[in-house]
Amino acid sequence: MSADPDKMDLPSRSELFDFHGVPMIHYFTDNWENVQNFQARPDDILIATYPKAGTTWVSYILDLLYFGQTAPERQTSIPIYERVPFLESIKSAEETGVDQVNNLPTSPRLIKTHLPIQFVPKSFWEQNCRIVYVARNAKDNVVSYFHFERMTLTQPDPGDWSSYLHRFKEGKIVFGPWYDHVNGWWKKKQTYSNLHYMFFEDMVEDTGREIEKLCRFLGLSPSVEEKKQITSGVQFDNMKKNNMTNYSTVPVMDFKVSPFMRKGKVGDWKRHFTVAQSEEFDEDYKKKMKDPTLQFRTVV
Ligand code: PPS
Repeated sequence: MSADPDKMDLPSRSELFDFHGVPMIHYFTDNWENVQNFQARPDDILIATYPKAGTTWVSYILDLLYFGQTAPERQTSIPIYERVPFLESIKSAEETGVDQVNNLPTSPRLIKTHLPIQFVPKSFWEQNCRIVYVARNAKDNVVSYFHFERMTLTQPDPGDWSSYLHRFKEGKIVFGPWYDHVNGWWKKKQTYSNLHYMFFEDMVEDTGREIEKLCRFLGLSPSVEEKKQITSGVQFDNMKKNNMTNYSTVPVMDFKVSPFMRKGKVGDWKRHFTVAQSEEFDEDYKKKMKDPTLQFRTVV
């Protein structure tokens, strides 16, 4: 422990280790048996993403669609990460993500996960739960993840941008390779019809249209007025101002380093990648992303 009183309470950064072939940190593996044995209910809705692909955005949309009218007080009193608990996380020694989900009073329960497809608890499949997967183009995803690791003091130290980019390509970051994640879930969609696969870029392009599609998938028919309200409430600037959606209540995040609601754009990668980095990335990308049916946009 540090003898410097200013540093005494700083959380320590986690070490990555190999967990069944995927780089992970103990925050997401120490409750593994309970995660794997999690009992899903048929009306549970799982929101699955690779980290930084738009989880919070879609979580907030779903929460508003289900509970915006019936329980408006949630919107001003409960942070989004409590309304939509993170299944595999360990919030504290006393409370895990699994406990949080099990204590949810709502129906349906909205549940967040970053697990790659092979780690998803089997009861979600057995119960034929609806799943919303959000994917984001690799270049913006890695930029967002880099800044997130800089500001989240319990994540592994990201190091400098160019070494982080190298590790991303190698898949040596928490939850493993982006490439395997987006492809694994995409493949699952071919055989599991209760999976709605969305793209961050489509949401930026036309949030209202994507909410319409979500509603069709979920069998919801909100009024025109309600849809208008939701579309406006979930715009980046509104979520950034909203203390219940901007993560400002999380002590291990240092917003002086970078805010959680950082840019919310498609194409911010251009301010980070050099031309050489972009070309090398594209070369490597082509080798890893062989399925022509899965296409991402890096500009909109
Ligand atoms: S986490 O930690 O994995 O749950 O993060 P996640 O919510 O998946 O991703 C955070 C990024 O999503 C952006 N975001 C949005 N962009 C546009 N509009 C809205 N409403 C919105 N809400 C969240 C957020 O800003 C992070 O992306 P970057 O590129 O870092 O800004």
